[in-house]
Amino acid sequence: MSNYYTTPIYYVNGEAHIGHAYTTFIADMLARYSRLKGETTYFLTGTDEHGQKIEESAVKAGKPTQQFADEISALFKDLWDEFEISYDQFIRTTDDEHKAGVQHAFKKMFDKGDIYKGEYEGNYCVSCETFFPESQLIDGEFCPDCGRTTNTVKEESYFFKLSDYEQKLLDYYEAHPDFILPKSRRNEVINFVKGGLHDLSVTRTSFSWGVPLPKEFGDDKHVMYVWLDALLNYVTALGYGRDDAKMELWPAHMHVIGKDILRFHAIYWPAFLMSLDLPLPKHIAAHGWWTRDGEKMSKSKGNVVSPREVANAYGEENLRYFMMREVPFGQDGDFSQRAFIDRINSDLSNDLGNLLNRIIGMSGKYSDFVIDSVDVEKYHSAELEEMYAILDNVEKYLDEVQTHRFLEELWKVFTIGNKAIEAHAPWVKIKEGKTDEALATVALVANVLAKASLLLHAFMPKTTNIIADTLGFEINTASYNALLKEKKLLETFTIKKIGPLFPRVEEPLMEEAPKAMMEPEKPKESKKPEAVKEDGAGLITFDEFFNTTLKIGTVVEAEEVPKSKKLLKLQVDLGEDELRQIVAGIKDYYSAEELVNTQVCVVANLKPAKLMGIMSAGMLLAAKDDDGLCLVRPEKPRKVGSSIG
Ligand code: ME8
Repeated sequence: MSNYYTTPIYYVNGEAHIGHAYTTFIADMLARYSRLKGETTYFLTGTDEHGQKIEESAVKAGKPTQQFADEISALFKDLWDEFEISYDQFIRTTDDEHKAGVQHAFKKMFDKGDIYKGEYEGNYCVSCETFFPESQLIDGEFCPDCGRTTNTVKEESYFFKLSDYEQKLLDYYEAHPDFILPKSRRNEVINFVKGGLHDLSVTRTSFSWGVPLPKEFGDDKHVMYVWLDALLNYVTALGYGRDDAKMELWPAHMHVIGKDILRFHAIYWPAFLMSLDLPLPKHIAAHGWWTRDGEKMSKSKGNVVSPREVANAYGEENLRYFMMREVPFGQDGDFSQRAFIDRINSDLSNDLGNLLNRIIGMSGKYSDFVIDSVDVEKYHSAELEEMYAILDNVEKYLDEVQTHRFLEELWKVFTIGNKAIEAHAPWVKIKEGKTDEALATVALVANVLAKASLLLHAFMPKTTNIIADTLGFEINTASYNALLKEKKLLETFTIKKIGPLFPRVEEPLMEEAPKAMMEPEKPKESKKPEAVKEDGAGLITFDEFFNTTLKIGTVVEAEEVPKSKKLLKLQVDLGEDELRQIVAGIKDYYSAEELVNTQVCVVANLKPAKLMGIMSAGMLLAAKDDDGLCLVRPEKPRKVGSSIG
């Protein structure tokens, strides 16, 4: 039995954020877990580098497309390497082997009669690299998936006979109820297919950044549709069409993806595979969407969470734990520093870290860290039974990627350890001369930690290796089998003294999302500006405008906020009894010194909010475009406190 896991291949039009990291953490965890169990495992990740979107991003960046793709692909790879993501292969769709595999598949589908040439007239969304029928567009113009404007395109195209696969797909979903995970997403796919499948345009002539058709077609104005190219990575990585040796790893055990690309994986991909006479993956597991502080992450809002920044501030493994513990698989999740800090302090520092500290302390005091042939079972059979009842039943949650349930259950064993210490009070036993009994309790807890570490290893590899080293054993398949499957106990071992593994976090360690800064939110490209509507919807009244108090102020003092890359703390004279303290994210554009004694426009009736723990009572007006940000100031000096409007 082999387990082949994949992540989506990420587009090289921007750097990785925590959403990408989340998918990668889950796939990495599953692969590590499978390896620990001793199963043949293969883990693929990589980058998706073709298509109009990438071509346009390269033009914007002023770079040749291949160079642009090389650079961003390397950023993904470097990040995963820094995070020690245990991938076996990093595929790039610009690799020659991949391109040859895609051409091979195209030819095979064509020869089978599943691909034919025709003409397409439709509405294309460049961002989603997808055609949509008129009936699905919002307001006859905007993409139903991302809301951006679509373009009308008429071009000669090759089509894949997706409509032929409608019934075969429905039969497959019916026969494999756990093909789509979580199961709650299954109906959405089934309903989509039942709604009728149109044949799929699988080539493009309007741009050239893609895999060309096989030479024998003699049709060099066409390149492959990027999703056909991209999905095939899962088999070209194994040598499909050139050297089938690794194809024995196929079918994949699981494609881990985000819910945004479920349709491609659960409808198009199975149809392509059926056409190629290849078996279908066992599971398509689609997770939910991460937001930051309740808001969609976007470059224009400046609130994208960089995985590296979080890892530097809080630790990469803490981030892995948080993301996989916080959110039920399949549901949307919110990244907030408050929630993250709570998890670190309560789960990691209190529950797990303290337990480890307690036995380090006790073993040092009672036996100079040496546990020698103690009889755990004699004093703790009840606790052992309780512990195995949990450990024996926890793995099933991972079959359906229910990471939060798995971790929630696993954490219950730490409560057993803590309760055992309270109930058996080893410090009393030592005073009574019952050293064996006191050390048996220490050993029980060491075993709780050892067994839990084995199960936690795939989530927090480095941390659990440290715990194992502290308890004098190694995490590997042999210890997994011995301690978990055969239920052996550590009874003779030496504990090492180490410092706290999870220091408590008292305050946010990163800058908050720059909400309070006057960064005008770009209207979503998709939406027509509200104010132009003829019926007046979206316009505001005089009164509504004057609900906002705008005033002229003079900056009296300005200083940098320690540890913050963006924030300056200002004391602004608004003609009131006291100076106003305003924290503004403008350090990239202004130094503290140059602001002193200059005038600014201030939103003066904004609810005060804390930024990096510092109270801010107001906001500066500023304007931002591609060239940067500048403050909005009065044309001539005005009295402080003058109202604007
Ligand atoms: O779709 N929350 O690439 P992509 C959670 N190249 N996950 C997120 C996320 C968020 N806010 N943002 C991104 C593509 N993701 C195609 C895939 S596969 C054959 C081709 C994650 O760079 C999530 O896994 O847009 C999502 O499916 C993936 O990034 C999309 O990455």
